[in-house]
Amino acid sequence: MRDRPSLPTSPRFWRSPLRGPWFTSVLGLVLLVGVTVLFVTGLLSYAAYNPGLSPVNDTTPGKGVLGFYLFPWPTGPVWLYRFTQGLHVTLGVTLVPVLLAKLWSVVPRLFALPPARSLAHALERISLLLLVGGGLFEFTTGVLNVQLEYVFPGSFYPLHFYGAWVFFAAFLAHVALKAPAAVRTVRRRRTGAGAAQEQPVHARDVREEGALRGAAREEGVREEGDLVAPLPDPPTVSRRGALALVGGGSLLLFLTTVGQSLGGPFRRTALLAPHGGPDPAGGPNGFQINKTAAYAGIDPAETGEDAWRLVVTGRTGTVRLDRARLLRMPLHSSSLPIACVEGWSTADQWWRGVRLRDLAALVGYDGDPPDVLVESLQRHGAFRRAALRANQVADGRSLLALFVNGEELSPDHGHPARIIVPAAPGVLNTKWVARLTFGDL
Ligand SMILES: Nc1nc2c(c(=O)[nH]1)N[C@H]1C(S)=C(S)[C@@H](COP(=O)(O)O)O[C@H]1N2
Ligand SMILES: [Mo]
Repeated sequence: MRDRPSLPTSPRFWRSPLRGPWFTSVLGLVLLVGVTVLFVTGLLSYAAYNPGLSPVNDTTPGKGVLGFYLFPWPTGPVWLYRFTQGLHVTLGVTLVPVLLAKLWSVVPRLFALPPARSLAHALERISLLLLVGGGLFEFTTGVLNVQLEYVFPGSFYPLHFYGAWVFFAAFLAHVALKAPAAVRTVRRRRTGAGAAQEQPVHARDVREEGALRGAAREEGVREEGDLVAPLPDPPTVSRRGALALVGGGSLLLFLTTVGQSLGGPFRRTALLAPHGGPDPAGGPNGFQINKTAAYAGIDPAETGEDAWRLVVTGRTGTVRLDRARLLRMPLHSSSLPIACVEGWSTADQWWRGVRLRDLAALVGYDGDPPDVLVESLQRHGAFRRAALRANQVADGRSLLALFVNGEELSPDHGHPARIIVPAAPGVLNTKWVARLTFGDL
């Protein structure tokens, strides 16, 4: 038995024969693509909330220049947010094993001495702190939000949003420094592999990494080769096997998550999705529920025919409509999904109700409707009101829905009336609507 040095600052402390530039590079290149897609879809999700429209929607006050890219979210194709946010959440969950394996593969570097060899090296190590900290933070807050739902009341959005910028800035710096070498490492391995392919993989690994390390030392560069254990334990699995293990873990997470964003039988496979799994009940109203009427504190006495009035305000004043009056307006149908920020979505449901633009016309907006502030009967909670943009009001598919799939809305889906807007995040589809205020916000 060789003695294990007691301090992790010694390279000889680290014994896994799996660590090396190839293993780290492959994982790094997967993350290069994956994290970029996560960042872009995350920014899109943020834009889809209309945060620039109204303080009601803006959960990140003071975002300043970080909001530079905001744009009016379109209303088509109707599955747009279903797709971008399904991709964001599914990919994020799928990449967890890759992230963990990548961090494991470079953990000896965390302890490397001296802490900094030069100013440039010191800066690089600081950027690594932001990279690792930011990455762990983004994945943790994201997974917790999806799994536990609003564990960060009101503060998940700013945390995840600002965290994303810190993480991605450090990520870009890291990519600029490391990606060329990672690509070279993977290429060299692929082209040089030919005949060696037949040999046991770990034997080739060890030989090749040894050569790389030797070369690196000759050049006086410690960097890449330092990942290779100088005193490796005997391998119990090849590097390829280890990668397959990571990939298998990712595949398993993918298969148990993606169903929540797909329709039909796939929904049954969404074992990891607390809200987007199999339909909660059968029947026309039997699709996912985000929050029940009881949870939102909706008093049934306020939603009955006699009590409930829709208050609509606009250029020409305020009108109060009871349900009978709404039912005498032209009713329209739209097939639209609900797509939550948590990644789950429903197949298209068949909604029926009054067009938002017809309601705008009642209070003086003929032709070109403005933005609208929607308020719910719900008294507490971040989602009791939301602002919709003029393009969303103008779309003929945007409804104040009274029916779904041929039946009255159930209490949990927003009875007596709810908003449904094409391509928008679920949070904009306010339930138990009490008041609409049209006007430029
Ligand atoms: N008043 C109110 N409306 C709301 C919410 C809420 O909490 N309160 N949740 C929103 C969110 S986050 C989603 S995803 C959808 C879900 O609609 P569903 O429960 O009918 O599927 O409702 C939206 N409308
Ligand atoms: Mo949601």
